[in-house]
Amino acid sequence: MKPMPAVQPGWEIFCRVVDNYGDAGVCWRLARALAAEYGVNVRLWVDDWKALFKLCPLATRDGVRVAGVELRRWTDPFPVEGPADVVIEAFGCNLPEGYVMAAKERPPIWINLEYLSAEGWVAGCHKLSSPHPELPLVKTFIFPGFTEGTGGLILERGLLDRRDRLLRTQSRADWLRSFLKGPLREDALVVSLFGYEPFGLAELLHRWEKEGRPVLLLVPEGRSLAKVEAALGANLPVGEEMQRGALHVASLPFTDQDGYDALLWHCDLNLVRGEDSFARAQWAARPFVWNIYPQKDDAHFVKLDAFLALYCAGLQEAAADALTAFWRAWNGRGDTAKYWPAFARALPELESHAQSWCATLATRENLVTTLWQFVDKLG
Ligand code: TRH
Repeated sequence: MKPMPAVQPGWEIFCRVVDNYGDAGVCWRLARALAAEYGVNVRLWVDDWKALFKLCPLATRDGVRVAGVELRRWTDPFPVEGPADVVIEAFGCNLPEGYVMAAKERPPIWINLEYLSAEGWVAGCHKLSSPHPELPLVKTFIFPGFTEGTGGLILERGLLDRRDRLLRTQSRADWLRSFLKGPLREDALVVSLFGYEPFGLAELLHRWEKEGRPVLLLVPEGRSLAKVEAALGANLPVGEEMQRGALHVASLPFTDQDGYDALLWHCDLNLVRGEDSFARAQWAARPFVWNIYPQKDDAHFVKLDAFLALYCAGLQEAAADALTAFWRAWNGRGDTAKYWPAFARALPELESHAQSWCATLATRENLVTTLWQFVDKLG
């Protein structure tokens, strides 16, 4: 690669929050990684600061710099300040019209960062360009993904070493003791739950109440916590715990992204959702279950099945079947309580599979380098 120029080109990332935290979560993570790893001068525009503030409590005012990133409020009308050299439009969020008009005077490298998918067509569309119908501007589509020929996932430099170091230096028992009030069962299966309103959650909780092996369920505040409370017929304010048979449930405050990573790293099983927590569960190298973002007409099952087909390659048939049945039930097709025993039996195999999956993914190009190299080649 060429040496980095002394003055870095300016980058701008545009993020419109459609729902929840994933849109802002991906953009904030990417912005920080570009700034930290390539010295990129990056400005992040976000329209919903409530979402950003939740992920980054230092986002207290427009223009504040956090972790080398200038955080800006994307307001309407938009305060056009002249386009940067590189513009990332996240998830087809549509750049402000005035900004695009100004960009025609000095066309930037314009990238549309797409949603993550394991579908087969992704590699064929990665890096395709499309000219603007009227203006002398070209937009290139960057697709994150899991296979060669896609843009990869965000993998911050040194992340996996940090994970391993933390797990070497902080035992799970110590970590749990730092926030749990209730008794600690060393033999418990420790599960994190960050989902939407997963189908079959109540059935699964009732099944866990009667399990031979105790289950410790850690639930960050949010949508799934409300579902847990409804299923167990009790209030569980943040920071509180309850015991039901073999099931111990603790509700946790929402942390920053590093804190959420640590939670994933320490758990035996992670129930995740959306796009970013789904990707982070893979870097945690632990068994996980994906509560996919639901779409109209069950269109999300195409994405779910595409990922399952990739992920199950290399698993023994019984483990692949158990994983597939449980994941589909968690997303509304099947009975979670019925499929739990086979899934639980498969956990040791799923644990080593998660490690090799993570190791293989880590050898592929990651999204941060993909973007940097794409721009570097054009520059
Ligand atoms: O919140 P999500 O459901 O987000 C998104 C959006 O809904 C988006 O519109 C949709 O297109 C996309 O999903 C598929 O789930 P996600 O993507 O996992 O994002 C959650 C973010 O919240 C992620 O960056 C991790 C972070 N997080 C914390 O920082 N601390 C926490 O305590 C928890 C629980 C999560």
